[in-house]
Amino acid sequence: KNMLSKETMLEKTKTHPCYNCGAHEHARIHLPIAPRCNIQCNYCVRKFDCPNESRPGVTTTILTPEEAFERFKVVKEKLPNLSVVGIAGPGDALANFDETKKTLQIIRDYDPDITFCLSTNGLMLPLYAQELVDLGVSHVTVTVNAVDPKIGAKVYKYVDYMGMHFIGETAAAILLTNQLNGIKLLTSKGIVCKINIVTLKGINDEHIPEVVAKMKELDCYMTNIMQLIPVKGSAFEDLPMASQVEINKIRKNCGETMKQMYHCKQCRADAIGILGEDLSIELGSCRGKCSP
Ligand code: CLF
Ligand code: SF4
Repeated sequence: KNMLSKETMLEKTKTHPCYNCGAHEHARIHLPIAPRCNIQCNYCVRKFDCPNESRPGVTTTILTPEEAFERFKVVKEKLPNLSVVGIAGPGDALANFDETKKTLQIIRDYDPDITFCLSTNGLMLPLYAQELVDLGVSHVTVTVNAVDPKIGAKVYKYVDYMGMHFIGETAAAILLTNQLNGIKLLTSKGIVCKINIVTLKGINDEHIPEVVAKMKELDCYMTNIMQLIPVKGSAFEDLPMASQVEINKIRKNCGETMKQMYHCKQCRADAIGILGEDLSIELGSCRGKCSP
């Protein structure tokens, strides 16, 4: 009953601050209801926020769907420019599907207009794509770091899927197959898809144009080529960071293939406000109290 038409989904992009840099006066709230993950990226340490979408910072406090709804109501009261509810971890939105579904359902019953956005590694997308459409989700971000399992095998330590544990190229191939099929399902139903790509020097940096070309073929809306922020304790803690200049060069080159995001702030999984501003201390989450 909450399903949106393709036109409405695209229309909502006009007030989405991530998908449209002209919508910077609009705010988003991330509701941190998704603690678990089903894969292991080599740049991630689980006690931080999922770096596929969020800057690894201090640990985000997890909310239940009911607590998330309470936070949403408080913030909506205070921020008349709030246009987007996002689920961005701190783990993977679809590895916590019951919580994601419940949160979105309660909020939709209260607010028929707010835009629903989520980010995922894409492993469970083929299973849940239709449910996301039914829930009224209009914007989905999938992190795709490689479209070649040989490269993917260097990025992912393992994939847990259907009760089994996979490693190496098999793991990367399962993840990739589900990402590609899942994204195709989403775009065919009109969901506006953004692809995050983490730039990993010496691993996928030269492969990024191929990833972007494949995403264009799947009718994605844009790609967000991001800088790796190395996390202490992760397998990639010593990987050299691509500079902002190098990243912008890759973006410019890929911009000939499809629309690029230049204004990502690599937010926290509980960020609140307009991009780059974070009102989460004032408006609800307790990050002032918990330090790593
Ligand atoms: Fe959040 Fe992501 Fe939706 Fe935006 S963030 S789930 S698409 S509402 Fe935006 Fe933040 Fe960059 Fe993400 S600036 S990290 S791209
Ligand atoms: Fe970490 Fe996110 Fe990768 Fe999961 S998908 S391992 S939370 S970076």
